[in-house]
Amino acid sequence: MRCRRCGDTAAINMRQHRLALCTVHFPEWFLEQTQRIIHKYRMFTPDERVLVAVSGGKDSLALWDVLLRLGYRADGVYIDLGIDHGTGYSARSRDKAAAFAAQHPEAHLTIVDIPGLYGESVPQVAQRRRRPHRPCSICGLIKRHEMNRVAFEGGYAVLATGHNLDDETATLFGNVLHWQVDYLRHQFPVLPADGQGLARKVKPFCRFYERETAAYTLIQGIDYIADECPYAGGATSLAHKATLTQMEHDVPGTKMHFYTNFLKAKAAGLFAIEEAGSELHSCPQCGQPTSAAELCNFCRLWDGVSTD
Ligand code: Q46
Ligand code: ZN
Ligand code: ZN
Repeated sequence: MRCRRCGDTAAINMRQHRLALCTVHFPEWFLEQTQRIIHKYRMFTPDERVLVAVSGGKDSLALWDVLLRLGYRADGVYIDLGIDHGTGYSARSRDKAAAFAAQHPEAHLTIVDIPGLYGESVPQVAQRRRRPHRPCSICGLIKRHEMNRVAFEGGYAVLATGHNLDDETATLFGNVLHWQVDYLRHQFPVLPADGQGLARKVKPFCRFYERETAAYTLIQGIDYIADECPYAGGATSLAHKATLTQMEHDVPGTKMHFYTNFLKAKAAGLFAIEEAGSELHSCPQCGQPTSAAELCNFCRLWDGVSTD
């Protein structure tokens, strides 16, 4: 297989694009495509400061790398959840994020130490809330809250995550199977700020297959944590990913069409967001918008926990 641009040996063949590229021209294409998506969905401009949610994994570090190479003012935030589970997961992923930041003095990495700040790690909160084996909803709540807080306090215009096409299609598949209309309404490459303290959220890698982001990190020599979080991959989401991967194998481009046609249907008005009621108010403790009666769900998590 030869590179379409120079005729050298290709490093990757993307069947769904009918495009093979070498180690020089694949990263070039990858940057062009990211820029195209940022532009197409009006994610952010070169003047705006971007906060990248960095997990230490390949997608988020690749995203940070690409945004810096494209000349954006991109900083990172790493949330240390205090997950050990015999694997040292948080400590090792934090090291990867910090090592990447150390190589890029033009960018700043904010590290949020959850156990240090709030007195408990995510597994400890989950244990106390009697969900020791399923901490993900609590973890998601904590991550969203803290990323928003750092974005707001740091004056960032936008929060960027490294979700790729495989992530987006697995989520879409699950949401469609269960007709989670509310989730479908909010699944999009860009979600506007709400004007009450929630940052704009963007997913510049939403059109890349996971193997493309993996190839990019490999070619650029980006060191990342290959292990997933020990709590990752509930049986259902793994089953959804496996089903989609089988379909993609049978018909290349299935995932891409599933996702892009969903976006087109949304643009045509499917699942249009209803006029938002203004039932949100500011949490009296942290100030973030919430629909809860008093304290927001995040602040209620820590009731009774002392950090002294
Ligand atoms: S970090 Fe947190 Fe994920 Fe681990 S505990 Fe679940 S939500 S799986 S992306
Ligand atoms: Zn080439
Ligand atoms: Zn709160």
